[in-house]
Amino acid sequence: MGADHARILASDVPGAALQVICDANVTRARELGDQLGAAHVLTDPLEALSRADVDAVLIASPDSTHAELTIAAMEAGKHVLCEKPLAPTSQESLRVIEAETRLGERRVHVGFMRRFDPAYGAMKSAMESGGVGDALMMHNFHRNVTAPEWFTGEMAISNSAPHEFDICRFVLGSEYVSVLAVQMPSKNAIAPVFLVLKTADGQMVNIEVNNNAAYGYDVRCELVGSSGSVDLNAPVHATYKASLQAVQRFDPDWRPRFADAYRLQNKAWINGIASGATDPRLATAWDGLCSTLVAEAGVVSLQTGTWQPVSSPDVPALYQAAKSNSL
Ligand code: ISE
Repeated sequence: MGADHARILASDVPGAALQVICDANVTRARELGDQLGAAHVLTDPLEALSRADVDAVLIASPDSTHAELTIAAMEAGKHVLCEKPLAPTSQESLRVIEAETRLGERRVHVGFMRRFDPAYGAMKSAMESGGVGDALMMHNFHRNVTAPEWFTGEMAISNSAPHEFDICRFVLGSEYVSVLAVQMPSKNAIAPVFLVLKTADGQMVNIEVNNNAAYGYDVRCELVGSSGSVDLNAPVHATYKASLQAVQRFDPDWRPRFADAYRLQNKAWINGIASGATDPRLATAWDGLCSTLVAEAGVVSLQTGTWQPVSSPDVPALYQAAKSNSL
């Protein structure tokens, strides 16, 4: 994902100059740096993010390092776009929020790029214009081709489902109050996980996370309102016809499916830094905390088989404006 972000910043975002590629694997970093014309290639993230010739840092390292690197970058005076999740635990997310609050200005955004996907955008507009009546529920499918060996049922909730936690909260404009998570019995390393959530406005959200779906990357969503519904369409560029069949292809993973969303998100991030006017769709550290709080409650629910309350702390002043814009 880091390489994809670097490519977007180098080729698709006119206001950005790719200064540094930083990766623990120096060979990989050098290859990418040469390919994209990065000014420097480094292996030490702390050295990279404290450089004077760097204004902004995009973090796409393993989840467990997100909070520490985000705080270090912020304290070095940089703007940050951190891949989701902001942190695997709410405690670490809160540490980021405390550091940002100490700074007194919003410097951190979280890579919930689905907010920039044109199809989810159409869904949100339909809801806000009243075209489907009152929002009642959202049905979601999140299917990956295959999960890495180290992926667990808990990670389906803390690493995959946060996309749905965030986008449904963004579309509905409501906070979650409770969650139930169930894992299907299976001999496979990671079996599908099924989640049901209730919002403070009484809406229901369900999510199937199936990370070993085998056939393709398939994200679906239907928003059901009191007088209509909206289906999310994945971009379809061609239909292949042969042997008495018409076939459409699935993408192998999320990067081609959400290519537009990543590009638009990264452009909005850089343009916001340059102009000082932040795109209200960009997820804040507070949005990151909210999705981690749901994930934590979801993991407890998976372990206990019971509905779990989702805590929703009061929104600090620093995030009030962002909340009213994005929620
Ligand atoms: C991955 O980190 C993503 O962000 C993908 O969008 C998601 O489909 C996948 O399950 C995650 O592991």
